[in-house]
Amino acid sequence: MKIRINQLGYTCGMQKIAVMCGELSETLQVLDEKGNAVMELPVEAAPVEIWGDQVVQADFSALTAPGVYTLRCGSERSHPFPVAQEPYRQCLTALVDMFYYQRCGGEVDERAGVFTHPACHTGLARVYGTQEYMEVSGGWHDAGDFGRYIVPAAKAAADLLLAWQWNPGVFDTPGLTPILDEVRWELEWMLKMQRADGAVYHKVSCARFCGMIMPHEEKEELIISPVSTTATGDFAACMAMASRFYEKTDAGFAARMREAAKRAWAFLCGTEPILFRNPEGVSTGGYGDRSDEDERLWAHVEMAVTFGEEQYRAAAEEAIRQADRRHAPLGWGDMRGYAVLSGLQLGGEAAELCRQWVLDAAQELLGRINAYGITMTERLPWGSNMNISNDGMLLLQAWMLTREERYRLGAERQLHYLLGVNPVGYCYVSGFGSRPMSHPHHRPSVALGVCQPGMLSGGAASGMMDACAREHLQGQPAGKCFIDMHESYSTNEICVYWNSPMVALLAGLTK
Ligand code: 9MR
Ligand code: 9MR
Ligand code: ZN
Repeated sequence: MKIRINQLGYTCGMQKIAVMCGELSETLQVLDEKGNAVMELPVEAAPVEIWGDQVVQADFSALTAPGVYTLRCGSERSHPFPVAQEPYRQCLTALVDMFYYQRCGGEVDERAGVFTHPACHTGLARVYGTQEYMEVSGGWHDAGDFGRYIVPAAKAAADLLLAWQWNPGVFDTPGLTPILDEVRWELEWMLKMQRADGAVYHKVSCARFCGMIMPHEEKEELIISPVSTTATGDFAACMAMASRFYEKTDAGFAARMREAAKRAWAFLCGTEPILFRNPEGVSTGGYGDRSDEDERLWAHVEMAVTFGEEQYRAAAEEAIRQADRRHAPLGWGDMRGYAVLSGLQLGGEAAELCRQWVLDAAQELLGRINAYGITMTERLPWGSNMNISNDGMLLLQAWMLTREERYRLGAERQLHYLLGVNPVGYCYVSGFGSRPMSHPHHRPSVALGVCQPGMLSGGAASGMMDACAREHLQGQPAGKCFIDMHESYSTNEICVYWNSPMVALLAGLTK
């Protein structure tokens, strides 16, 4: 199958571009379910070299009638795919359900099918280096491991809140956990991770990663790692932001978050950077960072938007002016993008700077789009599918600001890549498409021998950062550095903060 399409299909009006290589001819045929050619289109002539292949793109946007089709060109064929009104609805539901399956500290009931399990990680956790114990149950397991880390938690929560902000209606699906309830599960846990002086502990996990077992089977001691200013800044920002979303439905909860945000912000402003490194004896996810400037920036902006008070506004305006405004990343390491998106609500000169910032960053992304529709070619980082979803979010925001089609088309291409228009020919979401990723580095899936649906794989990573990747992928071009084996945690793990930007992207595109 060397004709790559979105395996979940397309809406009737969407632009449709297949990326093809192999033994092709000059015309592309669209076959209906019976195999009859219903359309014939010329194929763009000049091939482009990318990731070891000569590829051509074929635009078959003229196909708008609902149905199930296959593309044929020379001796190559695509997977069958639908053209429909709402081809992504079930996928979005599954991507959101994933957060429920990742819940820690509460029973995960029969809604999770075979992934049902009793409450896990309910014991008290010990503060590193002390004999002090704290109750910090709750939240979501980060990924294929069972750690709970503040920095990526803030990203995941912020993405889901943005998804709801962009398209609340899409989450009204019957049977779906209301998304604000799901996010609250995480926020309530985050609140427990704050120290009396306002600082926020970086993470809670066992000392080491456990084997491939179910979460309730991990019984080692839970350790709360030291505070950091990256965690504290993200916490202040996330709490201030989230409080706006719960104000109408639960004023008490919103007030608790506002108070926590104020205390975290005060701590942050009174202290030099405290950058996190795993303390001796702890080897779970580090989420270390070289700088806390972007977390501070995000905190200032959210505080200013939520409270509007002069001290917060002044800090936000100054930080925006000082910031490097060439990119607007939405990663856990660099949170500048979240500051920009919320900064749009500040009004005045600050909002204008943020608007320009979004548009410049989006323009820069469009300039880098390659034949497969994504902005990274030479090197793909660990979790590249997160960067791709993030790019989609930013392009969507640019589209929402301007309604210029090119931004929306750019955002759509990020989605198409994730769902099949990629050089490995996988749908990167488990349980969906003709060839879904099916063997993620995810402890419950490995323990049960069944893959939970609705999880976005980290995807191609060119750094050869685990033994399985080194064994199977050495020498491959960047886009092909992916292997659907659970041993390859650097290419095929799953994460809450990889699902979350995809939820936001799909929600925004479904508008
Ligand atoms: O399972 C762990 C995964 O969640 C992490 O992303 C990854 C990188 O920190 O580490 C995995 O754990 C592996 C450990 O680092 C080395 N020994 C094998 C572990 C599981 O396969
Ligand atoms: O997503 C993280 C990636 O950006 C880093 O390069 C990598 C190595 O530090 O760690 C990833 O995060 C893992 C975390 O450390 C533990 N839980 C699973 C995460 C995804 O692999
Ligand atoms: Zn747990």
